[in-house]
Amino acid sequence: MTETAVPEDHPRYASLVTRHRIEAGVEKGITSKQGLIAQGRGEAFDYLLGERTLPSADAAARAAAATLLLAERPVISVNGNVAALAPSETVDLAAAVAADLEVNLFNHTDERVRRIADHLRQHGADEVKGLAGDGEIPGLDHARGVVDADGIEAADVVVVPLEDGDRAAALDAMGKTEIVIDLNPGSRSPRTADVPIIDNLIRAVPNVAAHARDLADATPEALRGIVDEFDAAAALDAAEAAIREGSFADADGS
Ligand code: PTJ
Repeated sequence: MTETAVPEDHPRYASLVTRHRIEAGVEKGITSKQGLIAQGRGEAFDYLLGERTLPSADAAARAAAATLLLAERPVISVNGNVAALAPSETVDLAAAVAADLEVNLFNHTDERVRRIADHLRQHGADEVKGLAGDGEIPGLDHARGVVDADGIEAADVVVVPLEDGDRAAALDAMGKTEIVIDLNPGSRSPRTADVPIIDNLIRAVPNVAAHARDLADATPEALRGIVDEFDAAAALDAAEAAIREGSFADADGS
């Protein structure tokens, strides 16, 4: 079944469309096969969270937008799953907060970096970093630590949707402010993040962009107030509580 063949009134329409995007990403050589497994893990958590943006995740998205608007050199890291699931939305977020886009892969191959960069350009990106590979994240083996010197290496704020825990910790050790989007509140990456957004990246990326547009005229003081008010530990606790309290019972489990 293609994406367009999924009936829109199917109770699991969004989930099925998402699966097709990941499959298509693998077929196009932009998503790794491990990306399919990551997608399955994400889906399970999304189901447990009720397949909706929790109020705590919305507050995190607003804090992320404020953080990005205050940043001097923000970069959005793009991997094979992000590129397959939300390419236009990711390009749009970069435009809304004047961030660079950098392809940064867990399972790095030059070929996949090129394909993802082309894919983002086809979805409206002007410049995509990640092809130079002339910088590094210290403390990781070479392939996992490759970044651009004028991209992630020089960034003050990095958005890392679906980041691996070791790399999130290594970016933290470099002093980066990290915004992590991940559906698993127990995963190490959101636990390392300054701003963990426990939500599906399909919902979270456009939501951060919408908050950024809403805050476009806010003063730096007002933006700092939003950042200071945000409580990362409370956001993680709220997501865990939603899972424990069984919010998934409200979702249609077909
Ligand atoms: O393209 P690459 O080589 O950079 O590889 C990307 C993946 C995602 C395959 C790689 O980073 C990986 O193996 O990730 P993990 O360790 O499987 O972690 C994936 C995390 O993302 C899990 O905590 C999932 O719950 C979460 N996740 C999966 N899909 C989504 C998600 N979080 C938010 N939105 C999603 N759609």
